[in-house]
Amino acid sequence: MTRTVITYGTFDLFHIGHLRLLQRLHAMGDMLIVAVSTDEFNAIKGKKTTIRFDDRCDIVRNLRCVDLVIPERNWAQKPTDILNYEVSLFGMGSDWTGKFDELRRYCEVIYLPRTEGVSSTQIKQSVCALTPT
Ligand code: C2G
Repeated sequence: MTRTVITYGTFDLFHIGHLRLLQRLHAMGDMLIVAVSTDEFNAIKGKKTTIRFDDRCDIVRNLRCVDLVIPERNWAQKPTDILNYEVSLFGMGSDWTGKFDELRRYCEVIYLPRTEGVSSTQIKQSVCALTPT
């Protein structure tokens, strides 16, 4: 039986922290599904993105370690996605530790250490610092 892994995220200003997470999750199964947050859902999350949804999806879908990209439209879709795609493992970075433990009734849940020293926010701040005022 195919061991399907799923993860969720914004993946704005795609960086090495995102890649390392996706590579590690891909290595834990046969197929990796990535649910990318839509611009509308990011507004609900209170997260302002730089790169629009379609482009964030194109970047993620073209990674060798990603097999399928689906939209993340709300907080509540995870159980349905897990059942629909017969997911064995749900994984997130450690900044989410404990937040999705209720999904253990549907599949394994794992939180992997974040890659330190990089974030979309830091990248934005670095670029702003370079821009002459
Ligand atoms: N991440 C990481 N290391 C970093 C930065 C991010 O491992 N240096 C991980 C996060 O822990 C997350 C994934 O990369 O698992 C995507 O991060 P974001 O794009 O910031 O996603 P987020 O806004 O946290 O959305 O329903 C879940 C949410 O959609 C998650």
